[in-house]
Amino acid sequence: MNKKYTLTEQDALLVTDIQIDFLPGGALPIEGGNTIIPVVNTYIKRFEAANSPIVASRDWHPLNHISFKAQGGLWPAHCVQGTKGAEFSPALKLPKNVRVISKAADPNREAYSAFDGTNLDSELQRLGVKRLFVCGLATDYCVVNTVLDACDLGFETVVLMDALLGIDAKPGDVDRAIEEMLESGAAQATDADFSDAEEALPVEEAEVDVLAAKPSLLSGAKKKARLRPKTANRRLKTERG
Ligand code: VGL
Ligand code: ZN
Repeated sequence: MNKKYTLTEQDALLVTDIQIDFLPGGALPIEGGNTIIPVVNTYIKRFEAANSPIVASRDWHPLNHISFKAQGGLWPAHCVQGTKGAEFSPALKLPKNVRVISKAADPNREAYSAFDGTNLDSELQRLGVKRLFVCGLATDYCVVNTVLDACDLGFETVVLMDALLGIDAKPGDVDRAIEEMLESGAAQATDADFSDAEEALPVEEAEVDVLAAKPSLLSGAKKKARLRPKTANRRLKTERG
């Protein structure tokens, strides 16, 4: 097992556009969109446990947005400001201190990237974020444009491949978007690439106490586990249920 990522406060999670209108039953539904939500929730818990900032973007259009068919655009009306369809999925477990970024609110401009016309860059700078992990919807529109901007802006950018889905209006769009992100310098990862998962789990509190008396028995992994706050372990355990 090769764990690549240990989270710190210089890492942030960006949850892209997991809104009711982009999910089955919504105005611009992405097939199977709900299936990524449990995975996204796992990432949210992991970033919360590491005190890493969590940002959620939302498509936030005025009723007369230029991207809507009635205005000659590509899409049916979706994610209209203040409507039910623009709300985050109720299945998404965003933390109370989530930072919400609203995008594409200008009626006369399409803006797929969460950086386009928002304060996301300055907000991440202010928080001291160096590395940005991106998940959500839709791979071939908002996600790819956000990831390309993040790379250009100098963030080390990691695409969370198990928590993404696209529209694929033209078959191959999603594959091309992924290729483009990787060619632009983004890395790809899945849940198994995070070091704060199972190493932290096996050592029970009592066991740690016994082992602490005989430090020579401690393996590297167990030492690491002992250093982690107990609450972080507990959270990860209940998540596995
Ligand atoms: C998006 C299509 C239309 C997106 C937004 O967030 O990926 N896709 N508007
Ligand atoms: Zn839109």
